[in-house]
Amino acid sequence: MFFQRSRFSHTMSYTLPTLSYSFSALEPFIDTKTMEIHHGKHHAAYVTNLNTALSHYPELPQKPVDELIAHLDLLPEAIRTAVRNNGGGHSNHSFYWELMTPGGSSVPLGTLAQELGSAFGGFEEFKAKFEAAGLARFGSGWVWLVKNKKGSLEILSTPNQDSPRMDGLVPIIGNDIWEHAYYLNYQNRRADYLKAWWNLVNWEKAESHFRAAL
Ligand code: MN3
Repeated sequence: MFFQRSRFSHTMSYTLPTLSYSFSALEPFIDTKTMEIHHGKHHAAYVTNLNTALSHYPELPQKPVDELIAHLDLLPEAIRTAVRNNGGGHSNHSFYWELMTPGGSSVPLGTLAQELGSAFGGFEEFKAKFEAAGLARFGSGWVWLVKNKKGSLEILSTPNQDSPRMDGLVPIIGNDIWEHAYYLNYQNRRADYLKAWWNLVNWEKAESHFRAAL
């Protein structure tokens, strides 16, 4: 499907996803006010800015955002950075909301659990390495568990709103380490936020990302 040069083209724009849980559902690990601002202001702004950038090129093919950011080289240079930042922001946040759940399994499941064990030496070892990568990122960004091009699991971090998808990698889990994700509750204690976040990870969702990447 392609964008049409018509007064209806606005109907094909990207939209802010609705959360499957309430803003207060992730308390006490992520507070209600942080969720309201993070979803309703930050994520919403990425969506608006992405639509604005693309509105200048109604002839571009319409793609799911994950696919759009995987092929930034196909975009006009004039909007490539805007799509990288705001398309990345839309993709990353959509992924992040779905990866959290109140009261899910507190440990990985199935094949993913086995693979984490063999790749990192155990779940506790994996968590420690993931937290260390999140702490080591200077400034704003994300920390990820990805499936790399060799088919193995790898921990990495990205700056700003860059996504592993931009490098052809498949995200399995990802945590937002911008200050806007934790500052109201944790201030400068990013390490505490990284530790608390394990209480929220939707391991069933992570397992489904892992299976889809096989
Ligand atoms: Mn964020």
